[in-house]
Amino acid sequence: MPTIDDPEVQAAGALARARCVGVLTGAGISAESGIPTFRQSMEGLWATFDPETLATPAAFARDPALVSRWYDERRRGCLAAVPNAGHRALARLERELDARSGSLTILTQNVDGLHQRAGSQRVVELHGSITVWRCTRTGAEYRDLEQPLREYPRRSDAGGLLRPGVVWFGEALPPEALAAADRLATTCDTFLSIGTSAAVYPAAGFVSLASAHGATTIEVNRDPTPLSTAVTWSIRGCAGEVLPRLVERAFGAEVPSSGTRSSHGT
Ligand code: BJW
Repeated sequence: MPTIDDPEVQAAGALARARCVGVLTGAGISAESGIPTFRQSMEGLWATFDPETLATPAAFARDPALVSRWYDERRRGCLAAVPNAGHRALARLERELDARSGSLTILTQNVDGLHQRAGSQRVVELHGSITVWRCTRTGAEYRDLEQPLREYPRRSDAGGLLRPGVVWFGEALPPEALAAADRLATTCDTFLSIGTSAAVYPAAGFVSLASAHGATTIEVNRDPTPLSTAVTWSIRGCAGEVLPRLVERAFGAEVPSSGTRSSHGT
């Protein structure tokens, strides 16, 4: 039986009172959709590669075929995946806050598009998207590329190399995404960090920025992170289990309505 000082009870109370909620998500929220987290080693051919060394402009310049193949395999995994209970709980939380003249915005480090497919409307992609590739010569975007790519590296119509539309180490985040994140962290009353190791900046810094501006901060993670002792409430568990419980505790069981999106992730 949960007690009053249980972090889940406290976090649900904060969500029930919240008016402006910011959420930072990382790879952990998509783990239950079958997408490997960034720092979890991949299987087969990729087991011997360190993701941190592949996610760089230098790696692409050195071996564009290898890096393109890695991203294409991951792109196809993301397209085949479906949102899980954690993504759907955040989409519901946004609807509940909207209905009370509040708001919720997700800042995601994920490149998989699963929040949008779960029905979340306000999503800021801090690290880009793995499904949108662009020509390194002309900047032209390619959104519906064949699966798998017909060649590695794939060339554009202009003959330039296509690269995934993600943000690599050493590259700047999209300026409009950074500005939106900054605005949110400095104005929200409640800020959640979900399924991120909080190892990569500037994203990891938004939690302390929100805290410095007076927000209640809540972490949901399967494992401890550098944020666990700094946030107001730290909840240890899987996002797909904890988030539905939190939202139900804050707002009750969801009443299905004809306007409610499918809860099965399609
Ligand atoms: C679960 C779970 C379940 C599992 N439920 N939980 C300040 C200090 C030090 C360094 C820097 C600094 N500022 C900038 C830097 C440098 C660098 C950086 O941060 N380096 C660090 C490694 C130290 N940052 C950058 O280079 C950034 N650019 C920049 O700052 O530019 C400045 C600039 C300005 C002007 C001009 C030019 C430059 C860019 C960072 C880009 C990061 N990109 C990547 C790759 C994206 C594409 C791809 O996917 O391949 O983004 S790296 C990778 O890490 C990816 C992720 O989005 C990101 C974060 O990872 P995440 O999501 O936290 O995943 P994991 O795997 O680490 O953690 C998963 C967590 O989930 C774990 O905790 C599990 O326990 C948990 N979990 N199952 C709940 N079911």
